[in-house]
Amino acid sequence: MIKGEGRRVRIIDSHTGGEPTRVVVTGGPDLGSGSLSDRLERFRHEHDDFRSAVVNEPRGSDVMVGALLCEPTDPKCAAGVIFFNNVGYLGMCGHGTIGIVATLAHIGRIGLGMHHIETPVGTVQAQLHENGEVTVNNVASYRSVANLALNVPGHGTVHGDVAWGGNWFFLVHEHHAELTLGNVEGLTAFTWAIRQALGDSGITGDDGKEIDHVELFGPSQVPGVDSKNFVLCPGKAYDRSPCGTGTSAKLACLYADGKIREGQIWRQESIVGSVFEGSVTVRNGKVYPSIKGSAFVNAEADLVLDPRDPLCMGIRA
Ligand code: PYC
Repeated sequence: MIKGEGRRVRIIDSHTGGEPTRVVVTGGPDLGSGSLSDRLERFRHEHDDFRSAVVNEPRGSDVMVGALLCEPTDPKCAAGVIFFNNVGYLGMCGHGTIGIVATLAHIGRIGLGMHHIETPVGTVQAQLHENGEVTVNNVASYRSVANLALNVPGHGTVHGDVAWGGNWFFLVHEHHAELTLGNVEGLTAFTWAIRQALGDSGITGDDGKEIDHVELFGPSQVPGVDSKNFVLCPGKAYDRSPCGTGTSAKLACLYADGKIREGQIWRQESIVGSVFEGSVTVRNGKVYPSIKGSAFVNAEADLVLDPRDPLCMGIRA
């Protein structure tokens, strides 16, 4: 290729507990003005090929989560962000917000302390600590259905909670699956069957939206850690981190069951062994989870979108 040809997209990659975040710093589509949820719809309907170009193969992979930096509507926010993945868009993303904060600090756009970040589902706060850890104060989270009995073809009846943590989750505590990396194929097949059964049974979040994340829980073998999880994301990849929005949904369920108090620390391990620390505060009867974790920047690059490349905009199913 002749140097200089093709559109350039400046990206910074990081991982949060093993789960990657690819932040688009410049070169993204012009989504105009309006709320972040309006701009997300414009992204979805007019620029979905850009999503696929950034996160899908051959530049990305199924596990990659993208984050488009946007001008916030509220000037008190350090940034606005729209998260996306291999199949679509996310309302909020906990590991991704930790990745955004590490990235903004890496390029000198923010320093230590508290920052506001605007997302399509509301503004979240994120605190960058001196040791590089980040605490995300998430949107209000809640359980909409407790202990739902779901018939999962090939697996029998599975009981779980439906809860919101910035995305919709089905949380399963009782199952026979072994939560180990060696069993990822089995865990993916089981959780995908649950996801399909939810869809086939017409079970949604209480806003009518699809429940597109499924979480399995089990005991952790690590001293001081309360639980281990496996989280299936919308595009059938599993979350390498303990999942910020998934841990938020879990904390909302624990609080509703009286299993944690306000301020009590809950340590959630992921399937790869990374850990988030979570707790809740309650304001005006609503439960607000906080999630603490670390992200590490591991690449800075320009993506080149060469119009002569037949797979320039990524491989899409
Ligand atoms: O950390 O909230 C999260 C998340 C959602 C999907 C992947 N990670």
